[in-house]
Amino acid sequence: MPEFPIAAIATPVGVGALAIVRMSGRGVLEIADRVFRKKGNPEFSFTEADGFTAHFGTLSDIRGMVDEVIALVFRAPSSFTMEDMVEFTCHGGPVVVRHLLQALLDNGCRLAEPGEFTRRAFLNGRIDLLQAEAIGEMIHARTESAFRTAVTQMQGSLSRHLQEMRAGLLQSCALLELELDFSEEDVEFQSRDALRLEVQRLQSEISRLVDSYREGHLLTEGVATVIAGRPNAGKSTLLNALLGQERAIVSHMPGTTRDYIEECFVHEKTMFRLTDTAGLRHSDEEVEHEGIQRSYRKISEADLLLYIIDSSSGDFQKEAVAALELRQSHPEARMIVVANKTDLAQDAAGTIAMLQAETGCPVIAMAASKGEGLSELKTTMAGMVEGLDKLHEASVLVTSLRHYEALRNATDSLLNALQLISDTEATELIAFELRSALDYVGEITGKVVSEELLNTIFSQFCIGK
Ligand SMILES: Nc1nc2c(ncn2[C@@H]2O[C@H](COP(=O)(O)OP(=O)(O)OP(=O)(O)O)[C@@H](O)[C@H]2O)c(=O)[nH]1
Ligand SMILES: [Mg+2]
Repeated sequence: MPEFPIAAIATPVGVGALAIVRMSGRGVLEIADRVFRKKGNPEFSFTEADGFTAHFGTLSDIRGMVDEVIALVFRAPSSFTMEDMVEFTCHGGPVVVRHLLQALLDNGCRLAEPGEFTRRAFLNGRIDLLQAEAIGEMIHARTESAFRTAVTQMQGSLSRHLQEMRAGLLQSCALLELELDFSEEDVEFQSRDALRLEVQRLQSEISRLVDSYREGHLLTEGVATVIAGRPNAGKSTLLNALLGQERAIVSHMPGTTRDYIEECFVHEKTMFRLTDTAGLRHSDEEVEHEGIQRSYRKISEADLLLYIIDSSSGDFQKEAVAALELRQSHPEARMIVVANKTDLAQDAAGTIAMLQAETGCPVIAMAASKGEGLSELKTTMAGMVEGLDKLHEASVLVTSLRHYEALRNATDSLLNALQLISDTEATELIAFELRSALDYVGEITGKVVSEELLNTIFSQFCIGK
């Protein structure tokens, strides 16, 4: 259905060679006619132009000519939004672009809201919700692998996968609902054994997708990497060394860092979201105490922990125990032990061997303030998430928290259904659980469920016969 015309600048603000202003919706062809004159053909009208044609001419506002532009015409439904669209390519000055946009607004367009073109593409059925989200992820991708994953998703690989699962679920749901309709006649449209097999198959498929999130979200969100350790161990020095800039304050006073500091850095094809935290110790001082609580919160959200130890302190026996405790209390996270300040240590090699034996983690010897051991640490960090950049090629992945949560809810419903399946009195409850699972999966692609369910029933059976 054609919508009220909207317009927006499609390119970044600032000076550039070219810029694009686009509009979409009912009446945009007439609006374009009011502001545009084609060179050498004053009779030209967009309403008669074919889709996918380009026209060179002048664009004017009430005060006169704004710029020479190229107008691209898209006719519904063959456009991004499936509505009539016109895109103007003009010279890329911020004032030119503003005048051009104003001319469109003066002639009947409304300024588009953020993401409104894509939202229309979704509402008009051009793409599903998942693909709309993938477009956003592709634009914001900071690494090659995040970009590749988004492109795969935009092309609909996860959508197709979910579609197939939905079809399976719909089929089982439809049969159970029929059974309920005919409950007085005591018929079974699908044997409980066949139903169990089907639900088990879907459950394990969805579980696999749920599991893929553990690695998948690292691709798009980056690896949450938390630098933790005792005060003065050299955490902020390490952050600065990894970033290659003096981002955090470094001082010989223990307890310098209070609030945590977050910065991203990309090594090879992986993005790491680095967090420098307040040093871990007992503190009665209010601000430091709050900082340490925040450190623990960050540690609990980490994918990768860099536990840093001052190997010159002589206290490293205790530190090995602390590192091990941290590792055991966060089994989900990978961990690297950094033995820092080796330039001051008595017996660096002995310390490292001991830390390795006690913690079972890779140990990197470093002098962070001198940059020694930095490249080895980076290589080890990359090794901890090895294969990540190839992940998108391997299979269908879940990379967003929204999809992950919906799928986890779906598996819960399917597990409930499996428990009920052998109970012949529980048809209604099983149907309820399957429908919940269907809704959760449908939430991801943005489908409406109940009407679809009805269509499936009627298309497969002649009820009146
Ligand atoms: N000799 C030597 N000194 C270092 C090294 N790394 C850090 N330092 C020094 O150790 C002191 C503490 O460093 P920071 O980076 O501030 O330590 P931190 O762990 O962030 O400390 P808090 O924020 O207080 O928890 C500073 O004086 C650094 O210059 C190193 O590898 N060798
Ligand atoms: Mg610090």
